[in-house]
This record gives sequence, structure tokens and C-alpha cells, in this order.
Amino acid sequence: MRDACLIVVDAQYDFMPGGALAVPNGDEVVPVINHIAARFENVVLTQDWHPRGHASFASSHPGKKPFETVELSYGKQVLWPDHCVQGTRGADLHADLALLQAQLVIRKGFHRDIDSYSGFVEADRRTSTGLAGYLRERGLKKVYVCGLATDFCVAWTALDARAIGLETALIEDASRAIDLEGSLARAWKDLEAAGVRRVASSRI
Ligand code: VGL
Ligand code: ZN
Repeated sequence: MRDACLIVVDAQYDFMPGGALAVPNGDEVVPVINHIAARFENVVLTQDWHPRGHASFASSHPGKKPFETVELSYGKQVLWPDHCVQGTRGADLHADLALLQAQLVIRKGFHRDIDSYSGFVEADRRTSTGLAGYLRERGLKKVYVCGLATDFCVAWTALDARAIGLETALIEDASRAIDLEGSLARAWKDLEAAGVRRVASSRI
């Protein structure tokens, strides 16, 4: 596909079984992503890339535990176990990803005080990653989003793609969810309301 881009979100060891923030069956997305990637000339990856002591880590908030929430300057933040710390193996992209044609890796969440689920705009909803400009300059008007986790980084990336007018699909079986207190159902409701298409990898 010439005018479409595959966006592979956070396919990193810390989100795989055994990782610091393991997504159930997260490793199952890797062969599915490799299979569909063959159809795309344009592939972008995102990489969660936090400094030690990041504001999204429960360990940075005395008395708080993972999966509790806290108010940060930009609003409510879910607190996570330390994960995807810059330079650690957990932050590495899965070695079995076969995406030689991918030309861009967007690192996100590297400002100590701002999280970033989305590959486009950080959680303060102001700081841009540059991905929108990249897609625009490349003439890519259609995106297929997949990876980890469906209900956080994949959903936010797909919603932001729609918000800038891109035709957007989320590849359901090339993604897996954390599903924290109904977050997956909520994400699908928001995605459908925004006009993000829900597709199966077999239809690509
Ligand atoms: C993610 C929680 C924290 C994700 C990243 O990739 O969905 N979730 N950081
Ligand atoms: Zn993170």
C-alpha cells in the first residue's frame, strides 16, 4: 500500500510476558505484525522511552502503588510499575519484529514530568512528537495502528490520528490489551465514536 502507513506501537519487552508491565499474550502480536507488514511500504514504530524516576511510575510517588492514579499538572495519570526505562532491555523492541523497511522510530514519554500514550501528542496534549508532520510530508493519509496495549497507547495513537483527519484503522488481532477496570470497553467506545475502523489482519 503506497499511501498508507503501518504504525506499530510499543512492541517492547516490558510489555511482553515476563516484562515489567506485561500485557497478557502480548508476544502473540509479533508474528501477526510481521505477516501484515509485508503489505506496507511505510512502517513507523513507537517506543515507550522513560527516564528513571518518570512521573508515570508509582515508585516516583511515595505511598502510591502501581495502577492507582494521581493528579499531575495535565490531569489524571495512571501509575505504572517502572517500565521501558531508557537503555534497559525492557525498553528494547522485540528482536523478532521483521520490519526492515521501517524508517522511523518515535520515542515517547522521555520528558520526566509528562507521560505519552499517544505516538502523536504527549499527555499534556500540547507537546508534539513530530509524527503528524512526518506523515503529512510523506503524503500518507491513511494509517493502520497495532501493537501494545490496545486500550492505552494503541487507542490514544489511533484517536490522535483520527483527530488530525487521517483515515484510521486499528488492527484488533495485531494488538493486545491491559484491560484495567473496563479500559478496553471504554477504548473501543471512544474509537468507534471517533470513526476509527476496527479491522482484522486477514482483511489487510
Ligand atoms: C503503555 C502504559 C504505560 C502502552 C505505555 O504502551 O500501552 N501503557 N506506558
Ligand atoms: Zn509508559
